[in-house]
Amino acid sequence: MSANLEQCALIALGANLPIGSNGPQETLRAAVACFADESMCLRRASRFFATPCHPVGAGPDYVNAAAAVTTTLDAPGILAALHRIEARFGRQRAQRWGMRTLDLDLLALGDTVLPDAATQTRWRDLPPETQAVEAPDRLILPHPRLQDRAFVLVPLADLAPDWQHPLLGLTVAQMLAALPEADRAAVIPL
Ligand code: A4P
Ligand code: MG
Repeated sequence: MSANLEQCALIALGANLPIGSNGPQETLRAAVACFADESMCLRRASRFFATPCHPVGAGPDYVNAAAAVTTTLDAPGILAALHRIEARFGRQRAQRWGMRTLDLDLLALGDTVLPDAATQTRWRDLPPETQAVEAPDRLILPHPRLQDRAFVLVPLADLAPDWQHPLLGLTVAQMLAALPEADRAAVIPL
C-alpha cells in the first residue's frame, strides 16, 4: 500500500485584467485564499510585484506573485485544482499568452521532472519564436519557462531562493542572477 506523502509545490500567480471593480491584486489575494479549499496548505506567499507585460505591448502590466503550498495531491491533481481556481475567477482561455483575469502555473513539485528529462529539456529549449505559439498538451515540470522570467523568479526568490532546478542544477537565486539586470529591475514590489 502506498501512502501519498505531503510534498511542497511552488505556484506562480499572475493577472492583468480586473474582475468588475476588483483589480489584479485583489484577485491574487482571493486566489491564495482558495488554496485551502483545494487541499493545498499555504506555507509561504511572496510580495506582489508590478511587472511589464510579456510580450511587450500585448496588454496591461501584470501583477505577479508566488506561493509555496504543501499537499498530498499529485502533480496532475494540483494542476486540475489550479484550473478550478482559475475558473472561479472567470479565466477564459481565448488566446495563448493572452490577457487574463488569473493565471496559476505549477512551477515545481519538489524535484519532480515530468514527463521525463528529455521532454522537459525540449520544451525548455524551445526557440523564442515557437514559445508563443506552441503550448504543451501535457504537464511539464519544472515549468519550462521559469528560468527565463524575472516575473516568475523575483517573486519565487522571496520564498524559495534555495530551491534547485532538478535538471539545470541551479538555485532560484542563481537563475535570477543570470537574467539581465534590466529584467530584474523592471519587477517592482507593490
Ligand atoms: N502546462 C504544462 N505544464 C504546465 C505547468 N507546469 N503549469 C499546460 C501550468 N500549465 C502547464 O497553459 C497552456 C498549457 O500548458 C495547458 O494545457 C497546461 O496544461 P494555459 O494556462 O492554458 O495557457 P497560458 O497561461 O496562456 O499558458 P502558460 O504556459 O501558462 O503561459 P505563460 O507562458 O505562463 O504566459 N507577462 C507578465 N508580466 N506576467 C505574467 O504572468 N504570463 C503570461 C502567460 C504571458 N505574459 C506575462 C505573464
Ligand atoms: Mg497558465
